[in-house]
Parts: sequence; C-alpha cells; structure tokens
Amino acid sequence: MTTLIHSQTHVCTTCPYCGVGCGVLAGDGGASIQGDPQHPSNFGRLCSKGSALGDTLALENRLLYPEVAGRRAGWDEALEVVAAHFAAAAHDHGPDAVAFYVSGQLLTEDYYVANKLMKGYLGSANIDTNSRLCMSSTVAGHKRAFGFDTVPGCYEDLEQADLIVLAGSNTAWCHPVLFQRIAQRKKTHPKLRIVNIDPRATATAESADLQLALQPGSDVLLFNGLLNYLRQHDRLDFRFLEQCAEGYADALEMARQTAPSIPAVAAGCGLAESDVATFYRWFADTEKTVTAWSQGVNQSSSGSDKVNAIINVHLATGRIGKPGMGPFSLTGQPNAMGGREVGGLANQVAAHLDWNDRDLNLLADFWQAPNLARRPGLKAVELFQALKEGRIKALWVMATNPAVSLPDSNAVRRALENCPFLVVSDCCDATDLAPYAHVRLPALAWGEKNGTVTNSERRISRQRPFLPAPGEAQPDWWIVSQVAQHLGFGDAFAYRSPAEIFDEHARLSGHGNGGSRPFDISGLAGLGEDGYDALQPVQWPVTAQAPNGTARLWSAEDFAAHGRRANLLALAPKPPAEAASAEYPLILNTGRVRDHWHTMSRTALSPRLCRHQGEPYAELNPADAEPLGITDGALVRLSSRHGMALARAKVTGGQRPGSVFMPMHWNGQHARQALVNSLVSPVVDPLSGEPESKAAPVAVQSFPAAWHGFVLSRQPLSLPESAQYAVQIRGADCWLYELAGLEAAADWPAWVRALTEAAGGHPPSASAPCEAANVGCASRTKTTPTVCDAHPTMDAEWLDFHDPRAGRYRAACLDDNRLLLCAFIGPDHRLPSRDWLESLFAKETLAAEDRTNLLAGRPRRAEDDGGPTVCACFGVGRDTLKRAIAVQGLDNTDDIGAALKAGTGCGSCLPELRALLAETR
Ligand SMILES: Nc1nc2c(c(=O)[nH]1)N[C@H]1C(S)=C(S)[C@@H](COP(=O)(O)OP(=O)(O)OC[C@H]3O[C@@H](n4cnc5c(=O)[nH]c(N)nc54)[C@H](O)[C@@H]3O)O[C@H]1N2
Ligand SMILES: Nc1nc2c(c(=O)[nH]1)N[C@H]1C(S)=C(S)[C@@H](COP(=O)(O)OP(=O)(O)OC[C@H]3O[C@@H](n4cnc5c(=O)[nH]c(N)nc54)[C@H](O)[C@@H]3O)O[C@H]1N2
Ligand code: SF4
Ligand SMILES: [Mo]
Repeated sequence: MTTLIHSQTHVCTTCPYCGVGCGVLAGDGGASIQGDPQHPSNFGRLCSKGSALGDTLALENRLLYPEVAGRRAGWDEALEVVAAHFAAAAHDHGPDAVAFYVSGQLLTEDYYVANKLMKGYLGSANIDTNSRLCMSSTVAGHKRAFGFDTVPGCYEDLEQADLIVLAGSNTAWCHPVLFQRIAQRKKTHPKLRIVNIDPRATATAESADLQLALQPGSDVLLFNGLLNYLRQHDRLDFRFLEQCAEGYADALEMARQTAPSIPAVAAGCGLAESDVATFYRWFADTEKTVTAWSQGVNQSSSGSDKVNAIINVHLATGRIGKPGMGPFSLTGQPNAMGGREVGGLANQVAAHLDWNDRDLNLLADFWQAPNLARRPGLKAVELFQALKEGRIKALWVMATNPAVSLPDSNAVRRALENCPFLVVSDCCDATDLAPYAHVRLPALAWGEKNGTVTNSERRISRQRPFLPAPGEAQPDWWIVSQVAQHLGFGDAFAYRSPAEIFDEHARLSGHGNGGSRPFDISGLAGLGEDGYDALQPVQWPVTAQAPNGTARLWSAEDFAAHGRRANLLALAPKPPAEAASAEYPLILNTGRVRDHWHTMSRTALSPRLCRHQGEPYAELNPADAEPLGITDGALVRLSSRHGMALARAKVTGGQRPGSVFMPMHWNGQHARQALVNSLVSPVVDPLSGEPESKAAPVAVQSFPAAWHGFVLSRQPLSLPESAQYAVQIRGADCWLYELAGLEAAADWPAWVRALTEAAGGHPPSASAPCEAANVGCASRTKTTPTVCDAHPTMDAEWLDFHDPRAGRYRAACLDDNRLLLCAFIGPDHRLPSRDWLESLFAKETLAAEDRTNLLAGRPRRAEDDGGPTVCACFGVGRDTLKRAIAVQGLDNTDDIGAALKAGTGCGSCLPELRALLAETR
C-alpha cells in the first residue's frame, strides 16, 4: 500500500484528539480537512471533532511569544531563566526538588527528550504525566499480567469478534470512529452482540444488546463472578493456562470465594440476576470475544484490579493474541501509548526497560547519562502534594492543565500558588493554569508540529505539519533540548530534527533487547530524514523479523517462543474508597461529552462543536431529583468535602439512582463555578496512583436563583459579576451567555445596557479606532463607517419589553436592522429556545417578520426553530428531527439521512438519531 505523504492538494497527518488515531488529509492550509481513506485506523472516516479541526486553526488565543514574569521576553532570556532556576533548585535541594508534569498530547519525540532530560540528566524520576489520570491503571494491570505494558490486540479484532464487551467506555462519544467500525460490523454481521457495562445509559448503551448498569466500582466482582462461572461450566482453557500462565489456582479460588453465584454477584453489583446470567452465558459460549475498556475501569481506587479481573477471564479461556479476541484497553489521548513507550510515567523507564540494575545500566550506557535516576519518582497526585508541602522548588508543566484536570482542584490551585518557580509550555494563551506561571513558553500546535504518535493498537503514525510556525512558537522537543543545552548537557541534546530523536528512540528500543522486551522498533532505526517523512502507519514491534509490524501479541505460541508466562491475579473486590453518607448521599461520576475535548482549549473555538452540549450539566435520576425539587433544566448546586460547582440539571432515567454525572470540560475560561474536579477527592488506586475520578460522594440541591437569563451578542462580553452561574458559548455568528443569579437587578434595562458597555476583546487590526457611541470599544477592525461592526452606533435601536412585577425583561439592540444583541431575563429557567434567535445573527438585516417576533423569541412558523444541535456536520437540530420523524414518518437513520442529511457526515450522531427515533415513535 502506498499512501501519499504530501501532494499538491494535501498533507497526510493524524488527528490530535483521541487514541483511535485517525489519519487526516489536510489541504489548503487546513481549510480542507478529510479522513485519510488509506489510513488503517479510520479508512477515511472522521468523527465530529476530527471533521471540525479546520475551525480550530486560527491564531485566536494562541501564546505566540515567550514570557518571563508576565512580560514578553526573547527565547534566550526565557531559556536561560528556566535553566538557571532548575539548576539552582537541584543544586540547593537535590534533584528530587525539581519536576516535570507532561502529557499524552506531546509527540513521542517531545516526550522522549523530556524524559531523557529529567531521568538521565537532572537525575530524578520526577517526571509524571496526565496519563497518570488516564492509563496508569492499565499500565499497572498489563505489567502484572504480562510483565510488560503491552496491548495484545488490534482494531480488526473488534470487527472479527462475535461478542464485544465494553466496560467503562462511552465508545460512541469518546472513540467514535472505532465505534462506527463496530456499528458497521453489526450491520453486516447481525450475530455480533454488544454488552455495555456502565452505571449510566450512554450513547454507547443505545447500540448494546445488553446494558449492565452496575453499581459504581463493582466491576471486579462482576468479572470474578464470570471467572467463577466459567470454572463452574467447564469453560476454562486448561491447556493454555498450564502452558502459558501462573497464578490461576489462586485466582479461581478467590473468584469462588468472593463471587460464588449469580445471585451473589447480582446483589453486589446492583444488577438483575437474569442480566448477569445472560452476560455470563454469552461470554462462555462465544470464543471470539473482545473486552474493551476505558476510564470507567481505569479511574478507580481499584482500577488496576479491574484491569486484571478483565485480563483474568481472557487468559482463563485462552482468548488472547488471536483474531477476534482479547482484552483491549482503549487509550484516551492521541499519544497516550507513545508516552508509555518513552517511559513518561514516574514509575517507568524508557523503552519499556525496568528498574533493575541490568536495565538501568543498559540505559545509562546508551544515553551516556551521568546521573541516571535509579528509583521511581512522584506520581501526579503525590507530586502536587509535594508541591503543596514545599518539597518541589521548580516545576515545568507541558501540554496539560493540572489546574483543571487533577482531582481536588482547589487544593491543586493552592499548591500552584505556592510554587516557587513554575514554567508552563502551552500553545494557548488564556488558560486556568496560565496565571500561576513564572515563565510561559509558546509551543507549536497541531498542524504545525512534526513527529509521531502511537494509537490504542500500538500503531505509530506521523503527525506532519501543514501550517507555518506562528509568532515565535517552537516545537516542544526544541524547547526542552534548548533548556538542556543551557544546563550544560549540550552534546546529548544536540537534536536538529524530530527524525533524529525518533532514530535514537528506535535504537534504544533495540538496545540489548534480543527479544527480551516486546517494545522493539529497531526496524525503524536509520530511516533518515526522508524515510521518517515517508513513514507509513505501522504497529510495533517492528523488527528485522517483523519489518511490517505486528498486529497481535500474547498468543500461546508467542508466550512459548519467548519463554514467557502470563499471570492471573487473585483479586478481592473493593468498593470505591469513599462511600455516600447522609451529608453527601450521591456518587458523582464524571467524564466526557461528544463534541468537547478536555479543557475545551480547541473545541470551544468551533461553533458547531459548542452547540451539541452547550452547558455544564448534572445528570440525575428522577428518583433522586424529585425529592429535592429538581426539575429538568433547572440549576443545581453540587458540593463535596472539597468544593462546589453549579450545573444545569438533566433529569433522566438513564442515570442510575444514587449517581450523578457531570462532564469534566467546563473551567474558568468558559464558565463560572463549573469545575467538576473541585468536587473530586484526591483518592488514588494504591498500585497505579490513578485518581478515582468517577466515584466522589456529593450532595446536590437546587440552586435558588432569583433570576435566569441568556444573552446573545455579536461581540464577546465579559461574564457579569452579578451572575453566579455564567457560561459562555460560541455560536456561529454570535456569543451565547447562559446566566443566573441569586439577586435580581434593580434596573434590568440599565443592567443589559451595561453589558454592552463592558464588552471588549476585538482582534486588533486596521487603522482607526472604533467610535461607537456609548461604549469604550478599542477595536480597530472597521474604519468606514467609524464604528466597528459589533457595536451600536449613536442611532442604534433598542427594542424592549419589561414586566417588573413578574421579573421579566426582554431586549434587543439593532443597528440598521442588524441584530447586535438580545437579552432574555425571567424568574425561572423557562425561557425561549436560543436556536432561532442565534440564526438571526447570520442575517445582515432582519426581515420585518423577524423583528416582530424578536422579543417573543419564537419564529412565527415553528419549523424555523431547529432546536439544539444533534448533527454537528449539517447543523440539524433536535426539534427539526423530531418533527420530521413524526410528520414524514421516518423509520430509520437511513430515512433521516435521505430527508435531512443528518447522520450522513461523520456519523457521530447516529446513536442519538436512533434514540430520537425510539423516543418519537
Ligand atoms: N469527545 C471526547 N472524546 C474523548 C476525550 C474527550 O475529552 N472528548 N478524551 C479522550 C481521553 S484522554 C480519554 S481517557 C477517553 C475516555 O473515554 P471513556 O472512558 O469512554 O470516557 P469517560 O466519559 O471518561 O468514561 C467512560 C464511562 O465510564 C463510566 N463509568 C463510571 N464509573 C464506572 C464504573 O464503576 N464501572 C464501569 N464499568 N463504568 C463506569 C461512565 O459512566 C462513562 O460513561 O476519551 C478520549 N476521547
Ligand atoms: N474529573 C475528571 N478529571 C479528569 C478526567 C475525568 O474523566 N474526570 N479525565 C482525566 C484524563 S483521562 C485526562 S487525559 C486529563 C486531560 O486533562 P488535560 O491534559 O489537563 O486537558 P487538556 O485540555 O487536553 O490540556 C492540554 C493543554 O495542553 C495544551 N496543548 C495541546 N497541545 C499541545 C502541545 O503540542 N504542546 C504544548 N506545550 N501544549 C499543548 C492545550 O492548549 C491545553 O492547555 O484529564 C483527567 N481529569
Ligand atoms: S475518532 Fe474522532 S477524535 Fe478520535 S482520532 Fe478519529 S477523528 Fe480524531
Ligand atoms: Mo485520558
């Protein structure tokens, strides 16, 4: 197969979001983004986030120049300041007083250099990564089971399986293209069954044949029960076990004791006996079974045990390393896997070497490292604890945002405040972390960066640049290498290109290996610049014996050939570390939405991605909501021992009673008081150090807002101080603000006008300043007429309607019949739909009919209001879909596609379309 690398029309690169690792063709400087039909991860598909990559490439909110102490500095000065502080801290307080906190969003080459500098040259293993919050339980589980952190299978296994068990994975939203591959297989192979193990009904559950909404944290019990059932029903593969495994007698005995029967498991997991029995029967009867998992398994105080409980049942049945079967961890970030290859976790050594003298000497020799760290360093949560206690004197954070994503964010922020010297490398300017930094270093972003990433199936792909470096931004590998030079380690960090770093990484993987370590890409050493540029997607190991890569590991033959054995573990089920109590009676589950990525630094730039889930929300079961007087759409206040957050309630039977779900994305850049990690305890899995991000005891109450409102504005506004709940959402031609407060304004007309006056934030350009009549606008975007196009002029027209007794106010500001702003305030959350109003901002002049209906907030014809976005590709709303399903009698997703195009683009909304069909019928 030959894939183009560059052609006249496009560059082949890899999506920077999830671990599926889809190939992308970027043309016209990013104006054209398509799936790469030849890339073996996606064969041309992209999900909603991948398809919208073009919306995220503008230089809005980019950090473009180095900064020292809040002022712009040259690179030389910034690098010198960083090197001097790190050298002084290590000299005065020992090497363990310095630390790096890095990310699965770095490229392998960046990651390799950062790890080498810290562990090889600064002499500490205090380099940890956000993969600690993500994949570390799987790493620990793999190491216990196989001796190495190696994923056995590949994506094709999911297409060859007859049973797919998804455990703690919202695949439909978080690994959407892989989910589409599964959905496609289900279409052509109706025998395929899907079991979804998740306490809440997600978009993934919608496609499952069996949904097991288990008690949070009870996965080990469920899989122990399965192991015991397989034993009872004589489905164990003793040949495989005897030949290839250790520890199975103890594992089986523990399973028998802790999960003796289906009724015992069902009671412990809070499931129906018949459902547990069905799952066990399907598993027992289906040879070709893949169990895929993600954060519902990893992010738990028993995360590594959950991983081993899953691997146990695959080893016990010999269902591993062969087509269509195996335990399969879905990695989150684009380079979660690459980070593990370079040893980016504090308890890992580069190239899957280990903490023994033989391996460490090999590495010290290869790196010529004078000062190699000889024991593991601090794991993320411990690292920030050490920071709080003053034991860390200099910290460098790259490509992650601990102020948002670590548990107990209030404590993390206090620790950051006390950090004597904090360096932040980021491509974004405004973030919640930025204010704590002493030095900020501008990094290249996707489209500019050059290097490799490794996806969930061990497939290494190239990220190739198609945009020039903006401002003075530099690649992360360059920044780290330069600091190393300033520290006096010049020779070991004299890299001139990512190809040189990749070559060293590949050579290290083969160094002293000889088949002793599965991570071996020595077959990719010596590629040279051209060979590296042309590198095609390939799965490791890549060696002289397997020059085209390796799809699967850990078959019986593979174990035998390498003289290896796997381990089954005896696992005692444990409940989450903190239980619900009278004070905090609900268990908070946290996770992701379809169209946002983590702290939203990129996805919030795309209007179509912002409108799928526009606000921070809390999903509650009616049984929990009703006694608290909480209705769907109302605002709620969540609190825990650690902090509080506000969110909009979604009351749904899909949420398990006793649980509440809140997304992890919203932070101080887009909302006030909506940070989910301010609620989450810093409790971790004792082996992996991974936080329990999915089981924090909380209390929920309704938020007693005196007023609710929303504002749509052509111009970005600052969040008004008087709104305790405030969210900023990007629309296509305007900004949307969702607001609520504890105290109503004394004078609503004045309050709304003050909002426009406080507006700011035009991009600076052009010549003359804006001369807007009543506002202090500094924009230079428009010269004739002398008012910029977002602001009212002297003769701007205000329409309004006020009912002070009822606490209702509605206002609109037009300039020459062009809508600039509208505001709707009321005593409760029942306000007009935002979607039609948003559409009016696309018009240069409002039609007479639009004007008439403006303050009603509703079009004359209901059909003109599409409702909230479901299909991001074609902007098709929920109301449009429901009307079409009802009126046109649409019967399936193909009908919907034919009538409205919805679902025919990236396909990420197909699960929701199916749910709407079911609901409307
Ligand atoms: N749209 C989108 N996609 C993403 C990301 C993103 O930010 N946005 N991030 C990427 C990253 S880094 C990651 S790590 C992945 C994460 O991908 P996923 O792990 O699929 O996503 P989450 O929403 O974090 O959690 C998955 C599910 O675990 C369930 N769960 C909670 N507790 C339990 C439990 O005790 N047992 C079981 N069995 N399930 C439980 C939750 O209800 C949730 O539905 O997504 C990647 N893809
Ligand atoms: N409660 C709760 N908390 C969680 C989770 C959860 O499910 N629940 N999930 C956890 C998981 S799995 C993860 S992976 C983390 C993710 O959490 P984070 O890693 O904190 O989130 P991101 O928004 O991806 O942060 C990436 C930052 O790096 C910057 N960046 C992006 N690319 C580059 C680059 O190439 N170079 C540099 N220097 N900077 C770059 C971005 O601008 C952004 O500021 O959150 C974790 N936290
Ligand atoms: S599934 Fe979507 S987010 Fe993940 S790599 Fe593919 S296009 Fe990117
Ligand atoms: Mo992650």
